[in-house]
Amino acid sequence: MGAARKGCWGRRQRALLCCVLVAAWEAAWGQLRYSVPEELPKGSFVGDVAKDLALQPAKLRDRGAPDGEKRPELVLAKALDREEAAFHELVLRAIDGGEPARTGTARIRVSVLDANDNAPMFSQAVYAVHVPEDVPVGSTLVTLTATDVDEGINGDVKYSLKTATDVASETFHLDHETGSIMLVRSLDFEEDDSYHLEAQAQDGGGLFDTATVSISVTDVNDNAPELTVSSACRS
Ligand SMILES: [Ca+2]
Ligand SMILES: [Ca+2]
Ligand SMILES: [Ca+2]
Ligand SMILES: [Ca+2]
Repeated sequence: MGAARKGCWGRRQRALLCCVLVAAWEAAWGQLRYSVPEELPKGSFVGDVAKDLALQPAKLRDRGAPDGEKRPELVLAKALDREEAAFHELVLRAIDGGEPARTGTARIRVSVLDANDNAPMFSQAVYAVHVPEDVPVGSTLVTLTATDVDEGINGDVKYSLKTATDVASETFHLDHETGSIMLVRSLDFEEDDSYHLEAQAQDGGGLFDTATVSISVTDVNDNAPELTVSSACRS
């Protein structure tokens, strides 16, 4: 459900959960578990603590909760950020109305579900590499790296070439999974001494980043004496 809101909220400050509870204690020790999508707005309902702890509403009484709040509900005081904290542990204290008053505690564990609220980020805006023209076909020239801090498919990065000339597309192969760029056709400095590609890293939710790849081909002496000699020997 969070994917639809991707990018609508910026990064949040530390998220806090606010628990308003003053209740009669009905022997309801234990642990409650709730799951909340990150980026759910402030004020969103998380859980009906009284119901989930099987407290009896008739015996709940106000022990000083703000604004006369008597219903022990868990609501968000701020949107949660899973990348900051994937879960929160709360300790709920309850007190009964007896004399002397008895108190008890229960633990509430809130798991934060991922939303795709982060785009992949390349480690560099520009990858500049220099390769000699005689580098063997099959060589890996450079490996692009983009990270995405989201979870699962939201953080699953795939690489692709966004713009490249036909010649460049036939000369280089970008591995969609690893980001490595492999040479698939021999280079020739005298024919083409540089290539500029635009690469894209996209996550499973459609967010992406782009980077420029600049490949400079350096000259190797094609007229090296040994080549001239061997050529002469064959002819
Ligand atoms: Ca987040
Ligand atoms: Ca996220
Ligand atoms: Ca993502
Ligand atoms: Ca040359």
